[in-house]
Amino acid sequence: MGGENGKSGLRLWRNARLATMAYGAAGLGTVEKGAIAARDGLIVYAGVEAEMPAALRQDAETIDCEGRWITPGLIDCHTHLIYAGNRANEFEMRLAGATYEEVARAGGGIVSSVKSLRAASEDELVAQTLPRLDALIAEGVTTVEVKSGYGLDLDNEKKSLRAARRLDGERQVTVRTTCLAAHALPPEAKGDKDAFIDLVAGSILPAVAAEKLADAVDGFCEGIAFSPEQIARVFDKAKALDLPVKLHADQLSNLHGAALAARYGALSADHLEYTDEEGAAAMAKAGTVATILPGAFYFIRETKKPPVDLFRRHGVKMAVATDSNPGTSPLTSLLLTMNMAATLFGLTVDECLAGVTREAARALGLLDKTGTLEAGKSADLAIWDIERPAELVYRMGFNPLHARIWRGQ
Ligand code: DI6
Ligand code: FE
Repeated sequence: MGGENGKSGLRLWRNARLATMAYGAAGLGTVEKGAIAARDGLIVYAGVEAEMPAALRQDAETIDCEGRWITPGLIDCHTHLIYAGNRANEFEMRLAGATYEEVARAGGGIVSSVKSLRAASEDELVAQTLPRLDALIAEGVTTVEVKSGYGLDLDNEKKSLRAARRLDGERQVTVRTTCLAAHALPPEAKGDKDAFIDLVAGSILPAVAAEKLADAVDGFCEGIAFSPEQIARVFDKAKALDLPVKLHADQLSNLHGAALAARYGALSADHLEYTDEEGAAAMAKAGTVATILPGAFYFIRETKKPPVDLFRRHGVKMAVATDSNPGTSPLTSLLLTMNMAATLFGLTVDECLAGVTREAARALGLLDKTGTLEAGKSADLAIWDIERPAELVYRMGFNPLHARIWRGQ
Protein backbone atom coordinates (compact mmCIF):
# COMPACT_ATOMS: atom_id res chain seq x y z
CA MET A 1 0.00 0.00 0.00
CA GLY A 2 3.03 2.31 -0.23
CA GLY A 3 3.78 4.68 -3.08
CA GLU A 4 3.94 8.42 -3.56
CA ASN A 5 1.04 10.76 -3.17
CA GLY A 6 -0.71 11.80 -6.36
CA LYS A 7 0.38 15.00 -8.13
CA SER A 8 -2.32 16.80 -6.17
CA GLY A 9 -0.85 15.54 -2.91
CA LEU A 10 -4.05 13.65 -2.35
CA ARG A 11 -4.33 10.10 -1.10
CA LEU A 12 -7.60 8.25 -1.32
CA TRP A 13 -8.66 5.08 0.46
CA ARG A 14 -11.76 3.78 -1.28
CA ASN A 15 -14.05 0.77 -1.22
CA ALA A 16 -13.89 0.65 2.57
CA ARG A 17 -16.25 0.36 5.49
CA LEU A 18 -15.67 3.11 8.02
CA ALA A 19 -16.15 3.21 11.77
CA THR A 20 -15.78 6.98 11.94
CA MET A 21 -16.38 7.12 15.73
CA ALA A 22 -17.67 10.64 15.10
CA TYR A 23 -19.22 12.16 18.22
CA GLY A 24 -23.00 12.30 18.05
CA ALA A 25 -23.20 9.68 15.31
CA ALA A 26 -25.09 6.54 16.30
CA GLY A 27 -22.95 3.60 17.45
CA LEU A 28 -19.64 3.53 15.66
CA GLY A 29 -20.60 6.13 13.06
CA THR A 30 -20.53 3.38 10.47
CA VAL A 31 -20.31 4.22 6.75
CA GLU A 32 -20.76 1.34 4.32
CA LYS A 33 -19.15 1.94 0.92
CA GLY A 34 -16.99 4.65 2.39
CA ALA A 35 -13.87 6.53 1.37
CA ILE A 36 -11.28 8.71 3.05
CA ALA A 37 -9.25 11.39 1.29
CA ALA A 38 -6.20 12.99 2.90
CA ARG A 39 -3.82 15.77 2.00
CA ASP A 40 -0.78 17.01 3.93
CA GLY A 41 -1.44 14.45 6.63
CA LEU A 42 -4.99 15.64 7.30
CA ILE A 43 -8.32 14.07 6.44
CA VAL A 44 -10.16 16.20 3.89
CA TYR A 45 -13.08 13.81 3.40
CA ALA A 46 -14.45 10.80 5.30
CA GLY A 47 -17.83 9.52 4.28
CA VAL A 48 -19.88 7.85 1.58
CA GLU A 49 -17.69 7.27 -1.48
CA ALA A 50 -20.46 8.11 -3.96
CA GLU A 51 -20.99 11.49 -2.27
CA MET A 52 -17.35 12.53 -2.31
CA PRO A 53 -16.62 15.74 -4.26
CA ALA A 54 -15.28 14.75 -7.69
CA ALA A 55 -12.28 17.07 -7.35
CA LEU A 56 -10.90 14.80 -4.64
CA ARG A 57 -10.57 11.96 -7.15
CA GLN A 58 -8.37 13.91 -9.57
CA ASP A 59 -4.75 12.83 -9.43
CA ALA A 60 -5.19 11.16 -6.10
CA GLU A 61 -3.04 8.17 -5.28
CA THR A 62 -5.84 5.66 -4.81
CA ILE A 63 -5.81 2.63 -2.56
CA ASP A 64 -8.55 0.03 -2.99
CA CYS A 65 -9.38 -1.28 0.49
CA GLU A 66 -11.37 -4.22 -0.96
CA GLY A 67 -14.17 -3.81 1.54
CA ARG A 68 -11.93 -3.76 4.62
CA TRP A 69 -12.86 -1.81 7.74
CA ILE A 70 -11.10 1.43 8.64
CA THR A 71 -11.11 2.79 12.19
CA PRO A 72 -9.24 5.77 13.58
CA GLY A 73 -5.67 4.81 14.52
CA LEU A 74 -5.77 3.44 18.06
CA ILE A 75 -4.70 5.57 21.03
CA ASP A 76 -3.17 4.20 24.22
CA CYS A 77 -3.79 7.08 26.63
CA HIS A 78 -2.16 5.65 29.80
CA THR A 79 1.22 3.89 29.77
CA HIS A 80 4.36 3.71 31.86
CA LEU A 81 6.28 2.51 28.79
CA ILE A 82 9.65 3.96 29.87
CA TYR A 83 11.36 1.58 32.28
CA ALA A 84 14.42 -0.63 32.51
CA GLY A 85 14.53 -4.37 33.10
CA ASN A 86 11.35 -6.10 34.24
CA ARG A 87 9.82 -7.69 37.33
CA ALA A 88 9.22 -11.25 36.16
CA ASN A 89 11.11 -12.41 39.27
CA GLU A 90 8.46 -10.79 41.50
CA PHE A 91 5.76 -12.44 39.45
CA GLU A 92 7.39 -15.81 40.14
CA MET A 93 7.68 -15.03 43.85
CA ARG A 94 4.01 -14.15 44.01
CA LEU A 95 3.07 -17.33 42.14
CA ALA A 96 5.10 -19.24 44.74
CA GLY A 97 2.94 -17.68 47.45
CA ALA A 98 4.90 -14.58 48.53
CA THR A 99 2.84 -11.61 49.63
CA TYR A 100 3.29 -8.12 48.22
CA GLU A 101 5.01 -7.08 51.49
CA GLU A 102 7.46 -9.99 51.24
CA VAL A 103 8.22 -9.05 47.66
CA ALA A 104 8.81 -5.44 48.74
CA ARG A 105 11.08 -6.52 51.61
CA ALA A 106 13.12 -8.55 49.13
CA GLY A 107 13.78 -5.30 47.24
CA GLY A 108 10.85 -5.63 44.86
CA GLY A 109 8.00 -3.32 43.94
CA ILE A 110 8.21 0.11 42.36
CA VAL A 111 11.52 0.72 44.15
CA SER A 112 13.21 -2.05 42.18
CA SER A 113 12.12 -0.37 38.93
CA VAL A 114 13.46 2.92 40.30
CA LYS A 115 16.82 1.29 40.92
CA SER A 116 17.05 -0.17 37.40
CA LEU A 117 15.86 3.03 35.73
CA ARG A 118 18.42 5.14 37.59
CA ALA A 119 21.18 2.74 36.49
CA ALA A 120 20.15 2.94 32.82
CA SER A 121 21.31 5.62 30.40
CA GLU A 122 18.84 7.61 28.32
CA ASP A 123 19.91 5.63 25.24
CA GLU A 124 19.33 2.36 27.05
CA LEU A 125 15.87 3.50 28.11
CA VAL A 126 14.94 4.34 24.54
CA ALA A 127 16.33 1.00 23.31
CA GLN A 128 14.46 -0.98 25.97
CA THR A 129 11.21 0.88 25.35
CA LEU A 130 11.11 0.53 21.55
CA PRO A 131 10.08 -3.16 21.50
CA ARG A 132 7.12 -2.30 23.74
CA LEU A 133 6.21 0.63 21.54
CA ASP A 134 6.56 -1.58 18.45
CA ALA A 135 4.13 -4.10 19.95
CA LEU A 136 1.54 -1.33 20.34
CA ILE A 137 2.21 0.05 16.87
CA ALA A 138 1.84 -3.42 15.32
CA GLU A 139 -1.80 -3.35 16.43
CA GLY A 140 -2.59 -0.02 14.84
CA VAL A 141 -1.68 2.40 17.63
CA THR A 142 -0.89 5.85 16.21
CA THR A 143 -0.84 7.90 19.45
CA VAL A 144 0.58 6.87 22.82
CA GLU A 145 0.89 8.59 26.17
CA VAL A 146 4.08 7.85 28.11
CA LYS A 147 4.62 8.65 31.80
CA SER A 148 7.74 9.10 33.85
CA GLY A 149 7.55 7.98 37.48
CA TYR A 150 10.41 5.53 37.97
CA GLY A 151 13.03 8.25 38.26
CA LEU A 152 11.71 10.04 41.35
CA ASP A 153 14.45 12.64 41.43
CA LEU A 154 15.13 15.61 39.20
CA ASP A 155 17.76 14.08 36.93
CA ASN A 156 16.05 10.73 36.51
CA GLU A 157 12.58 12.16 35.92
CA LYS A 158 14.10 14.42 33.26
CA LYS A 159 16.01 11.51 31.76
CA SER A 160 12.79 9.47 31.55
CA LEU A 161 10.87 12.28 29.87
CA ARG A 162 13.70 13.03 27.45
CA ALA A 163 13.72 9.34 26.49
CA ALA A 164 9.93 9.49 26.02
CA ARG A 165 10.29 12.61 23.86
CA ARG A 166 12.74 10.76 21.60
CA LEU A 167 10.31 7.95 20.78
CA ASP A 168 8.48 9.89 18.06
CA GLY A 169 11.79 10.48 16.32
CA GLU A 170 12.36 6.72 16.25
CA ARG A 171 8.92 5.66 15.06
CA GLN A 172 5.98 7.06 13.07
CA VAL A 173 3.80 7.74 16.09
CA THR A 174 2.46 10.66 18.12
CA VAL A 175 3.77 10.68 21.70
CA ARG A 176 2.34 12.68 24.62
CA THR A 177 4.49 12.76 27.74
CA THR A 178 3.29 13.00 31.34
CA CYS A 179 5.35 13.81 34.43
CA LEU A 180 4.40 11.33 37.16
CA ALA A 181 7.04 12.35 39.70
CA ALA A 182 4.42 11.94 42.47
CA HIS A 183 4.22 8.18 41.81
CA ALA A 184 5.98 6.70 44.84
CA LEU A 185 8.36 7.66 47.61
CA PRO A 186 12.01 7.02 46.69
CA PRO A 187 14.24 5.31 49.30
CA GLU A 188 16.34 8.43 49.94
CA ALA A 189 13.21 10.31 51.12
CA LYS A 190 13.28 8.08 54.21
CA GLY A 191 9.53 8.06 54.64
CA ASP A 192 9.03 11.83 54.49
CA LYS A 193 6.26 12.19 51.92
CA ASP A 194 5.71 15.91 52.51
CA ALA A 195 9.37 16.70 51.93
CA PHE A 196 9.25 14.69 48.71
CA ILE A 197 6.16 16.60 47.54
CA ASP A 198 8.15 19.79 48.25
CA LEU A 199 10.80 18.48 45.87
CA VAL A 200 8.25 17.57 43.20
CA ALA A 201 6.39 20.90 43.33
CA GLY A 202 9.38 23.06 44.12
CA SER A 203 11.97 21.75 41.73
CA ILE A 204 11.00 18.79 39.51
CA LEU A 205 7.82 20.26 37.96
CA PRO A 206 9.28 23.73 37.32
CA ALA A 207 12.35 22.23 35.62
CA VAL A 208 10.27 19.83 33.54
CA ALA A 209 7.99 22.71 32.50
CA ALA A 210 10.89 25.03 31.67
CA GLU A 211 12.37 22.40 29.34
CA LYS A 212 8.92 21.55 27.92
CA LEU A 213 9.48 17.88 28.70
CA ALA A 214 5.90 17.09 29.73
CA ASP A 215 2.48 17.69 28.21
CA ALA A 216 0.67 16.91 31.48
CA VAL A 217 1.16 16.11 35.17
CA ASP A 218 -0.06 12.95 36.91
CA GLY A 219 0.02 11.63 40.48
CA PHE A 220 -0.78 8.47 42.43
CA CYS A 221 -3.39 9.20 45.11
CA GLU A 222 -3.43 6.16 47.38
CA GLY A 223 -2.57 5.01 50.90
CA ILE A 224 0.66 3.43 49.62
CA ALA A 225 1.46 6.61 47.65
CA PHE A 226 0.24 10.19 48.29
CA SER A 227 -2.71 11.74 50.13
CA PRO A 228 -5.30 13.98 48.47
CA GLU A 229 -3.70 16.99 50.23
CA GLN A 230 -0.26 16.11 48.87
CA ILE A 231 -1.66 15.57 45.37
CA ALA A 232 -3.47 18.92 45.61
CA ARG A 233 -0.10 20.63 46.15
CA VAL A 234 1.25 18.94 43.03
CA PHE A 235 -1.83 20.01 41.06
CA ASP A 236 -1.64 23.60 42.31
CA LYS A 237 1.89 23.81 40.95
CA ALA A 238 0.90 22.15 37.67
CA LYS A 239 -1.89 24.70 37.23
CA ALA A 240 0.53 27.55 37.96
CA LEU A 241 2.82 26.14 35.26
CA ASP A 242 -0.13 25.85 32.86
CA LEU A 243 0.08 22.07 32.61
CA PRO A 244 -3.09 19.95 32.48
CA VAL A 245 -3.47 17.28 35.16
CA LYS A 246 -4.68 13.70 35.44
CA LEU A 247 -4.71 11.26 38.34
CA HIS A 248 -4.27 7.61 39.36
CA ALA A 249 -7.38 7.65 41.52
CA ASP A 250 -9.30 5.21 43.72
CA GLN A 251 -7.38 2.15 42.47
CA LEU A 252 -7.03 0.28 45.78
CA SER A 253 -9.25 2.33 48.10
CA ASN A 254 -11.62 5.29 47.98
CA LEU A 255 -9.67 8.42 48.89
CA HIS A 256 -12.08 10.46 46.72
CA GLY A 257 -9.39 10.86 44.10
CA ALA A 258 -11.94 11.08 41.28
CA ALA A 259 -13.61 14.09 42.91
CA LEU A 260 -10.20 15.68 43.57
CA ALA A 261 -9.25 15.25 39.90
CA ALA A 262 -12.58 16.75 38.83
CA ARG A 263 -12.06 19.73 41.14
CA TYR A 264 -8.89 20.52 39.21
CA GLY A 265 -10.57 20.03 35.84
CA ALA A 266 -8.39 16.99 35.15
CA LEU A 267 -8.28 15.58 31.63
CA SER A 268 -8.84 12.14 33.11
CA ALA A 269 -9.02 10.15 36.31
CA ASP A 270 -7.68 6.64 35.87
CA HIS A 271 -8.28 3.16 37.42
CA LEU A 272 -11.35 4.17 39.55
CA GLU A 273 -12.22 0.72 40.95
CA TYR A 274 -13.32 2.31 44.27
CA THR A 275 -14.91 5.51 42.91
CA ASP A 276 -18.33 6.32 44.38
CA GLU A 277 -21.35 8.11 42.93
CA GLU A 278 -20.20 11.52 44.16
CA GLY A 279 -16.93 11.02 42.32
CA ALA A 280 -18.71 9.97 39.12
CA ALA A 281 -21.04 12.97 39.31
CA ALA A 282 -18.13 15.35 39.85
CA MET A 283 -16.28 13.88 36.87
CA ALA A 284 -19.32 14.26 34.63
CA LYS A 285 -19.68 17.91 35.64
CA ALA A 286 -16.01 18.66 35.04
CA GLY A 287 -15.79 16.71 31.76
CA THR A 288 -13.07 14.50 33.25
CA VAL A 289 -12.69 11.23 31.31
CA ALA A 290 -12.75 7.92 33.22
CA THR A 291 -9.81 5.87 31.99
CA ILE A 292 -10.50 2.18 32.55
CA LEU A 293 -7.42 -0.01 33.04
CA PRO A 294 -8.40 -3.69 33.07
CA GLY A 295 -4.80 -4.94 32.69
CA ALA A 296 -3.83 -3.93 36.24
CA PHE A 297 -7.15 -5.23 37.61
CA TYR A 298 -6.45 -8.60 35.99
CA PHE A 299 -2.77 -8.84 36.85
CA ILE A 300 -3.09 -8.06 40.55
CA ARG A 301 -6.29 -10.14 40.79
CA GLU A 302 -8.33 -7.19 42.00
CA THR A 303 -11.97 -8.08 42.59
CA LYS A 304 -13.61 -4.65 42.91
CA LYS A 305 -14.71 -3.45 39.48
CA PRO A 306 -14.89 0.18 38.43
CA PRO A 307 -18.48 1.53 38.59
CA VAL A 308 -19.15 1.45 34.86
CA ASP A 309 -22.92 1.79 35.36
CA LEU A 310 -22.44 4.96 37.40
CA PHE A 311 -20.23 6.39 34.67
CA ARG A 312 -22.90 5.60 32.08
CA ARG A 313 -25.71 6.99 34.19
CA HIS A 314 -23.89 10.26 34.84
CA GLY A 315 -22.62 10.55 31.27
CA VAL A 316 -18.93 10.22 32.14
CA LYS A 317 -16.90 9.43 29.01
CA MET A 318 -14.81 6.25 29.28
CA ALA A 319 -11.38 5.63 27.77
CA VAL A 320 -9.63 2.24 27.80
CA ALA A 321 -5.84 1.90 28.09
CA THR A 322 -3.11 -0.67 28.79
CA ASP A 323 -1.47 0.97 31.86
CA SER A 324 1.60 -0.82 30.45
CA ASN A 325 4.07 -1.04 33.37
CA PRO A 326 6.46 -3.62 34.81
CA GLY A 327 4.71 -4.12 38.15
CA THR A 328 0.95 -4.36 37.72
CA SER A 329 0.24 -4.48 33.99
CA PRO A 330 3.00 -5.86 31.77
CA LEU A 331 0.62 -5.51 28.84
CA THR A 332 1.39 -4.18 25.38
CA SER A 333 -1.78 -5.10 23.50
CA LEU A 334 -4.60 -2.61 23.20
CA LEU A 335 -6.70 -5.24 21.39
CA LEU A 336 -6.43 -7.62 24.35
CA THR A 337 -7.13 -4.69 26.67
CA MET A 338 -10.45 -4.11 24.90
CA ASN A 339 -11.34 -7.78 25.35
CA MET A 340 -10.57 -7.46 29.08
CA ALA A 341 -12.66 -4.29 29.39
CA ALA A 342 -15.60 -6.11 27.81
CA THR A 343 -15.19 -9.45 29.57
CA LEU A 344 -14.19 -8.21 33.04
CA PHE A 345 -16.13 -4.93 33.25
CA GLY A 346 -18.99 -5.39 30.79
CA LEU A 347 -18.13 -2.57 28.40
CA THR A 348 -19.93 -2.89 25.07
CA VAL A 349 -18.08 -3.21 21.78
CA ASP A 350 -18.99 0.39 20.96
CA GLU A 351 -17.68 1.59 24.34
CA CYS A 352 -14.44 -0.36 23.93
CA LEU A 353 -13.78 1.03 20.46
CA ALA A 354 -14.65 4.57 21.50
CA GLY A 355 -12.39 4.04 24.53
CA VAL A 356 -9.30 3.42 22.44
CA THR A 357 -10.07 6.12 19.85
CA ARG A 358 -12.30 9.15 20.47
CA GLU A 359 -12.38 9.05 24.27
CA ALA A 360 -8.67 8.27 24.53
CA ALA A 361 -8.03 11.35 22.39
CA ARG A 362 -10.26 13.35 24.72
CA ALA A 363 -8.32 12.03 27.73
CA LEU A 364 -5.15 13.46 26.16
CA GLY A 365 -6.69 16.79 25.19
CA LEU A 366 -6.21 15.81 21.52
CA LEU A 367 -9.81 15.42 20.39
CA ASP A 368 -9.49 18.30 17.93
CA LYS A 369 -6.54 16.53 16.24
CA THR A 370 -7.21 12.78 16.22
CA GLY A 371 -9.46 9.99 17.50
CA THR A 372 -12.21 10.08 14.85
CA LEU A 373 -12.42 9.86 11.06
CA GLU A 374 -13.54 13.40 10.27
CA ALA A 375 -12.35 16.16 7.97
CA GLY A 376 -9.73 18.33 9.63
CA LYS A 377 -8.29 15.57 11.81
CA SER A 378 -4.94 13.90 11.38
CA ALA A 379 -5.09 11.06 8.84
CA ASP A 380 -4.36 8.40 11.49
CA LEU A 381 -6.01 5.21 10.30
CA ALA A 382 -6.07 1.51 11.08
CA ILE A 383 -7.24 -0.79 8.28
CA TRP A 384 -8.45 -4.21 9.41
CA ASP A 385 -9.03 -7.64 7.89
CA ILE A 386 -12.33 -8.19 9.67
CA GLU A 387 -15.97 -8.69 8.76
CA ARG A 388 -17.33 -6.69 11.70
CA PRO A 389 -15.84 -4.34 14.32
CA ALA A 390 -16.82 -6.67 17.19
CA GLU A 391 -13.97 -8.96 16.05
CA LEU A 392 -11.47 -6.40 17.34
CA VAL A 393 -12.84 -6.86 20.85
CA TYR A 394 -13.78 -10.54 20.66
CA ARG A 395 -10.46 -12.14 19.73
CA MET A 396 -7.68 -12.78 22.23
CA GLY A 397 -4.11 -12.81 20.95
CA PHE A 398 -4.88 -12.32 17.28
CA ASN A 399 -3.98 -9.25 15.29
CA PRO A 400 -6.05 -8.58 12.16
CA LEU A 401 -4.32 -5.29 11.28
CA HIS A 402 -3.90 -4.96 7.50
CA ALA A 403 -2.27 -1.52 7.39
CA ARG A 404 -1.63 1.45 9.64
CA ILE A 405 -1.51 5.04 8.42
CA TRP A 406 0.04 7.80 10.56
CA ARG A 407 -0.51 11.37 9.42
CA GLY A 408 -1.43 10.22 5.93
CA GLN A 409 1.57 7.92 5.44
N1 DI6 B 1 -0.66 2.21 39.81
C1 DI6 B 1 -0.21 1.04 39.38
O1 DI6 B 1 -0.87 0.04 39.28
C2 DI6 B 1 1.18 1.19 38.99
N2 DI6 B 1 1.42 2.56 39.28
C3 DI6 B 1 0.34 3.09 39.75
O2 DI6 B 1 0.29 4.27 40.05
C4 DI6 B 1 2.17 0.30 39.67
C5 DI6 B 1 3.50 0.53 39.05
C6 DI6 B 1 4.52 -0.50 39.47
O3 DI6 B 1 4.27 -1.39 40.31
O4 DI6 B 1 5.64 -0.43 38.91
FE1 FE C 1 -0.73 3.71 35.71
